[in-house]
Amino acid sequence: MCATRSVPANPTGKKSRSSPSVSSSGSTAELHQQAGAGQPVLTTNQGIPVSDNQNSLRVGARGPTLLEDFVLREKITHFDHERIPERIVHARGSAAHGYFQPYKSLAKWTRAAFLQDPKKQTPVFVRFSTVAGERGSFDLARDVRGFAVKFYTEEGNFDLVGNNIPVFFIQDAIKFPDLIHAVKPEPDRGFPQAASAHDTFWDFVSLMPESIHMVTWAMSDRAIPRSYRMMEGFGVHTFRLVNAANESFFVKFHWRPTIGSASVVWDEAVKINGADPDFHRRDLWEAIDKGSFPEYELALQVFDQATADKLQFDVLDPTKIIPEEIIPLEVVGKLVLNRNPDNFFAETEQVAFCPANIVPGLDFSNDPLLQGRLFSYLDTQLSRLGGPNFNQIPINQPKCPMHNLQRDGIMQMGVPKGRVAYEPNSLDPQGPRESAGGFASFGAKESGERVRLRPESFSDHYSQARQFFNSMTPPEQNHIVSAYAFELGKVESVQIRRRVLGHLDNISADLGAKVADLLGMQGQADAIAPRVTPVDLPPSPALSILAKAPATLKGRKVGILLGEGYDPADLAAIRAAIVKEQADVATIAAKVGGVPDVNDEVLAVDMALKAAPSVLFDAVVILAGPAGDVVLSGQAPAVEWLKNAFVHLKCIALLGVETLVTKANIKPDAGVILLKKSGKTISLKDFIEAAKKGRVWNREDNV
Ligand code: HDE
Repeated sequence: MCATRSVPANPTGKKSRSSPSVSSSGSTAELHQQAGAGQPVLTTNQGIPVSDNQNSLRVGARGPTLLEDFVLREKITHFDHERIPERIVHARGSAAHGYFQPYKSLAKWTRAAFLQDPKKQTPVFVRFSTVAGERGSFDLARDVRGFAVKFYTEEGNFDLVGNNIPVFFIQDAIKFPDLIHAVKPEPDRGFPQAASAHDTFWDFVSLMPESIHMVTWAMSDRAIPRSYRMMEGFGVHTFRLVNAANESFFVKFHWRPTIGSASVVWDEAVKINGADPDFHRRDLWEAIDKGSFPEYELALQVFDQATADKLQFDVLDPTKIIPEEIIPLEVVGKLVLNRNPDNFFAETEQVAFCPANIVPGLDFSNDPLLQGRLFSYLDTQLSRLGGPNFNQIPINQPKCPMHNLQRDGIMQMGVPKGRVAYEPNSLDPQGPRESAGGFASFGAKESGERVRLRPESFSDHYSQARQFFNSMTPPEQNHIVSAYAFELGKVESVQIRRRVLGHLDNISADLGAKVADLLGMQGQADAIAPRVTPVDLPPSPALSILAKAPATLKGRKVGILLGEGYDPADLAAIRAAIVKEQADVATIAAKVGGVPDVNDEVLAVDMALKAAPSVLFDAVVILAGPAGDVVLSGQAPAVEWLKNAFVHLKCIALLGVETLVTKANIKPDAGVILLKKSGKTISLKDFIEAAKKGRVWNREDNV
């Protein structure tokens, strides 16, 4: 049998060398230039040029492979070790580079150098994540989202490692492993993935009344965001700011997306997870790629000890908010994400956030959850990133000078010079020394017995959950009811369901009754005696996403389905109107190659109908001629496309598609716009106005 060498297509057109042909005069430099114009020679990790990257070394073409083949062994060995352990929580994430810029000097509150000058931009790396799912899980799980920001300040890295929900499930770090074990796939069966809808989660939270406030947020639309670009972020804990005069203030951190917050509806979330499991990752990547940079404003709630003492809830309790109506938010700066990572693994996967990374002018509070976090992150990173030198990985390195006397350790990349690796020393007068301006902890006075005790001031578990529920608009309340019913509907144990219903009754009789009704469990709630009788707090409209949603199409995506005989002039006009609103357009047709337009011309579209269900868009348009209308109405994916857009409460603009509308059973309402043409002009005002309002919420009762 004749031996053939498989050589890949060479884009340079030059014939690949089949064996190294080092000329007698051949220097390494020459060798490294032989691959082709502008192409470097492929080498091993030792820099040895590789002559054949297609075939391993064998004795004869069909003979045994030789152990001697170091090219094969090195390549496979490296591959075998390509994965590092995923994060125990927040394993699935997406990240971007950008900058933070304050609007004004915050010197009155903090001496943090990056917050002094409105002209100063501080580089940041931001990672968004889901919490429960594994690294390869889908984006639209019902879950809390991580919102972690690494500020590379000139005084070192400050990590604001927050979430998109301002409270947390537990009050003490010692409960975190229990919480996470309860929500993760059950240990015997290994399911469900990325889902809280199972017995162990609800068992745990039903026995931990402190969690019910956060659980109610997690059942709200906040847990199924439309995009990482359209969600708020929160530092959750109370932190401290310390100014140059060593005065300390408490602070809560908030991030506000400038294009407003938005969520999907649950049925969409379920369908998006099938249609595009990377929906959020893709959305963030594409937005930045197109130059539509995500932006968030930083807002602070700053208050002193006297104010903290007067508040109804303990500011050290991470299961509580301070309503904006009580301490207003002061907007102090802007975060802009303007660059995608160059390499997902090197940056997004290897980045290590840590709440203990803090700079002079900032400090911690005694929140017992925060205190536990100060330990956990570095500890987990030691094993996840393989040792104590992970701060040398480029994404984790500070961008300011860094000098100390720490040495050695696995994966030490630096080559520290000199004989001195200790301090004080007299042998290296140029070596690093401590400085008076360095980080100094605020000298808060502490005293007391050593106890394992939860403060009484942490024990009202229901009042703020009630306030949250009562602050929602009717559609948002309905979604919370449905989410509770869905999740509890998946819980097998009746006693767990009864316990949760008992908590819901304590939040709101209305919420408890509606969920019980949907479960067919009226009158079966356990009676749960609250430790502190809940009170009716005034509603906080700021807690509702819908109540403060801006009328905008900015950053949204409109899908335009084209049927045979559509008029390209209409398409151009609609596209222009949408683009003017700073939204994106995707054209769709049964075939990605396109459909004939009214002039019988066929232009390729962006997506094929089967690959572009309407769940991927914020608003939809259908354009077709009479023949196209008939064809589309005979195609199940097209009927489904329109039907789903309607059921998901989207704004729909239609031109020339009467048969399809009848087939999809669409009832006209304020969000169904029948586009009108007079001559060549098409009126788009109504559509744009309706689409800017977002979803047609009053359609929900009818679908
Ligand atoms: Fe985390 N958390 N957490 N967490 N957390 C981690 O650190 C932990 C908590 C948050 O994109 C881990 O490097 C404990 C609250 C985000 O890389 C780990 C407690 C908030 C991220 C860890 C909490 C967060 C993490 C896993 C209770 C919002 C992802 C991998 C005391 C304020 C950061 C890692 C990224 C990641 C521990 C509670 C946010 C295990 C012990 C509250 C956004 O160290």
